[in-house]
Amino acid sequence: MHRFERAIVRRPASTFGEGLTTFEGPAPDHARMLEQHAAYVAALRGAGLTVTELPALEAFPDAHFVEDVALIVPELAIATRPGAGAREGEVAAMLDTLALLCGDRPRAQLEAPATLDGGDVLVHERRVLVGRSDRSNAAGVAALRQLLEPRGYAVVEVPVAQGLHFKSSVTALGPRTLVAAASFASLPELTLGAPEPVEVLALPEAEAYAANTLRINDTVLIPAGFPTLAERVDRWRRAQAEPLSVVALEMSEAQKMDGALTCLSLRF
Ligand code: CIR
Repeated sequence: MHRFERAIVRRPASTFGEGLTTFEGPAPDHARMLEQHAAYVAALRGAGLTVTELPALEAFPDAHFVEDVALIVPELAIATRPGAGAREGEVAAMLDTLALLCGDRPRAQLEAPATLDGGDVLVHERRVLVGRSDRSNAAGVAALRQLLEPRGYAVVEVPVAQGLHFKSSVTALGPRTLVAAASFASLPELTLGAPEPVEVLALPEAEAYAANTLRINDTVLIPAGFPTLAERVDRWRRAQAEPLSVVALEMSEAQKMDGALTCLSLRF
């Protein structure tokens, strides 16, 4: 599994509750969001990453979901073009940081008519699974294919019929294991072209949110409060050759804004 060294995060703005969401329920709480974000950043550091924390952007309530505006792989750093017009301006605020932190990687920037949110992109070894969602269009997938295939990645397009992003419903625990919400678990694209067998751990629909897990080096971050996920991940962890830690994080406030663990950072 690729080892990460750094992460970029952004402090949630006081306006974060004005961001885009489909969630219906209690209003998000800024103080609690800051606490949960701080615990998340501590977990990234605990997993061995050097974390760069960017200041809040009050004019962009979704800007702390930094994963959507860039994709960084060892060979390239790509600034995306988010599919929601309200989020397009977040990209400009990330460009200097990418230039500063991405070393001598070449950099690319997606252009219209392409739209692509990083939340739709799951890099799994040398396969890149890309969700075609309401946010990421065919031109976005094509642009990503054009950038990544010459660099030795196989880009696989996956339909996103449910949820905001592909990674809202499917993430990787390891090179041979994905975790997926039930409605995604049997999609043939999840294992298409994988050089070795990939097992897909399916979560019941009631735990669909918990399919967004985050593996960082020898640590797996999972959202707290999802017993089926916790039990499956624990069983998987005990079957691994190397010792792994599992850290459960409270994610209630990000969840109210349709966000999850991966959305809150860029890892590279
Ligand atoms: C949005 O709708 O764009 C934000 N409220 C949530 C973005 C979550 N990002 C992600 O899943 N990668």
